[in-house]
Amino acid sequence: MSKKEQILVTSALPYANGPLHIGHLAGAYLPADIFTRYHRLKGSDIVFICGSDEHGVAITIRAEQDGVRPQEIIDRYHELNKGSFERFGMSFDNYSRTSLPIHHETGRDFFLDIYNKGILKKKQEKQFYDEQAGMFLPDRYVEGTCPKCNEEGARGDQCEKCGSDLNQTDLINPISKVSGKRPVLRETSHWYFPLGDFQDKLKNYLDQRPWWKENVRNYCYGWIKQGLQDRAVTRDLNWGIKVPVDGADGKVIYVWFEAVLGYISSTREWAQKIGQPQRWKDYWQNENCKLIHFIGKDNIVFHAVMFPIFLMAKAGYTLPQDVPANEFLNLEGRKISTSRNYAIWLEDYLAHFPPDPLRYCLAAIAPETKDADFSWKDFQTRNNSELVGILGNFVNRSLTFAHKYFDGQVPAQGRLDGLDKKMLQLLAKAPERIGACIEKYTVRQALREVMDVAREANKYFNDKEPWRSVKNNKQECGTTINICVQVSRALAIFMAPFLPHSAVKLWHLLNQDGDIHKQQWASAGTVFVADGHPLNPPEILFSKIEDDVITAEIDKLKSNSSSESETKKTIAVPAATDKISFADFQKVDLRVATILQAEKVAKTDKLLQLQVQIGDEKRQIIAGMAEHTAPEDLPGKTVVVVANLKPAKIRGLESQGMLLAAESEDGKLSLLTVEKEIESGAKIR
Ligand code: B3M
Ligand code: ZN
Repeated sequence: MSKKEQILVTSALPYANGPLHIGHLAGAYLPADIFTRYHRLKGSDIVFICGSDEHGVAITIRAEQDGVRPQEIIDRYHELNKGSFERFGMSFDNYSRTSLPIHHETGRDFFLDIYNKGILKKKQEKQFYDEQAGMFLPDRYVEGTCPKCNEEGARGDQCEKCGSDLNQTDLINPISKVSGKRPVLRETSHWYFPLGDFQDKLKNYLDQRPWWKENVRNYCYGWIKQGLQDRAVTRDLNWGIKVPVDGADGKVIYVWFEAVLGYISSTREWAQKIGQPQRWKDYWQNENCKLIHFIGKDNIVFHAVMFPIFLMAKAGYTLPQDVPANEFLNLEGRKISTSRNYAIWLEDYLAHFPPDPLRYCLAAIAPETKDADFSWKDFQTRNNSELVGILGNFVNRSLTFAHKYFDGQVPAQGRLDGLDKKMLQLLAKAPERIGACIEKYTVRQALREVMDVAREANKYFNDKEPWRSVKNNKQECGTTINICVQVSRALAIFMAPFLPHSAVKLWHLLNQDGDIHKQQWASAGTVFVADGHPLNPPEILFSKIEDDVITAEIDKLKSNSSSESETKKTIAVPAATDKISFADFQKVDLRVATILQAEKVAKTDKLLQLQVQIGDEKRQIIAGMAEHTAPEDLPGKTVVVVANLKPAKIRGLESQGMLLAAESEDGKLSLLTVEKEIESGAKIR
């Protein structure tokens, strides 16, 4: 028997410093789960590995924010995320955590081996030191202006805006995130890995993998073109894996050097759990094993440049066969931001919806070659029009027919006509077509192929008109429904990698033996349910999602992120250069006003023409609010105006005052008002 194809699949280890959101799922997790579930159905010898990344400043900063120890943070979020993944249907063979001894042991062994080979170089260097906090500042503890794109708030290791990898000492106006003070530069020593010494080996390695996604290849060759630099693999931190050599007090192994080794330690733990402690070597020390890392694009350098080099330096380890990095997922047209609570959190989603509709939507829009956008309306449409309207509808009417007219049994398959043969031929080709897409990591296309089978099946059902043949040619009707049952069985297998929970339900409706997730992929469309086989009573596979449910989610997203921005994220008020006197302030005549009328100014996008009442006066004010509020919502509103501004002409219209509005960080304007009912004209003090 030909040796089974051995594959080890990993998904990026999520930091155990916060909950999971849909952006995580779309990038490194769902595509990996679909790929793995498919390969299990293909009979591959495949292991799916993940776990929590529990070291590094991402953890310690969260602990400081919450005023607790790092251990409390990782315990909280390791359990939360592990449970969320399970409920979402992630089928890891092992979900470990890098705080475990087995990982510390793996990290230490790797570091020592490379250290003892004399590969690492110890260097004195200047690093930012926070005199008030009495600590050196690792990457994310320093923020400043990005030297490449001038974005403020760039982190010491990476600029989120332009994606540049930075050295903290490059930052303009650096500020310590611990004390808020400007840090000083102090001498410290760290061990460096000379990535440049492996540059030619890495280039050969990449040249031998022409099948890699273009975005990944271009990124890696870009790094090589710039010349690989020495990279510090230790940090001045007391949270992480202690550096196991003399003279390294207060230092830990750099989180990115050891986190990727978390894939190995998680596999070792898996091997122990299944009672075959050496089994991990079948994957990690076997050049025939395909090692595939599913990640988001921000992790490419660590998985496609640094990790292969570390493995080459260690020697005797399998090198990654592929690193199919995905782009990012945006939400309602904006970047997902955990700091601004602008995200759809997986736990929150699962509290309101079943997992499969989200799996379906995220697979359908997967950011495989460019950033993608999730919207609640699109989610509802895909659920209602595709899952309910196409897939669920076909299965339900087929099985309902079998129950209503054939005693709930699979009717005999009689003579086949052209339509019958065409449907069965399409079915027989489908496993290959869908499988080929999954094997190229194009889950979007793969899912389209699955849904095309369901579309063709609906067309077959309509063309065959069983509602007519049941009256005048029962045997022909029986053949039609028999074929519909065969299609349903095949669809259960095709669905399994994408919609694992619904596939189980459909397998039950078809009254099939065994675990759907242990079936043969190739049997879909070639193995048939026997004539006369009893079916279970039909049930709805997918439920419609109503408009009000989606509206509630959209409103929740808006209020969460705005309330978060108000409470947690205030805009730093630039230190006023010239203070004003109270007398100066009193010159501004602020009044309460009531809006009487509002309409858009013709041929402009931003301007509204308002008629307002200020005491016994009526005034016209032209306000740049049209992009932030609908004119029809304004009449009757109480607002605050500057009443003693000199009149001005705006687009030919006289404006006799100014409305006051607050501008949020993302440029949205919201009108100032007063908390209690008060007459217009009242003075603001
Ligand atoms: N913990 C996740 C991130 O960068 C990081 C991945 C580690 S994979 C070894 O968001
Ligand atoms: Zn930048």
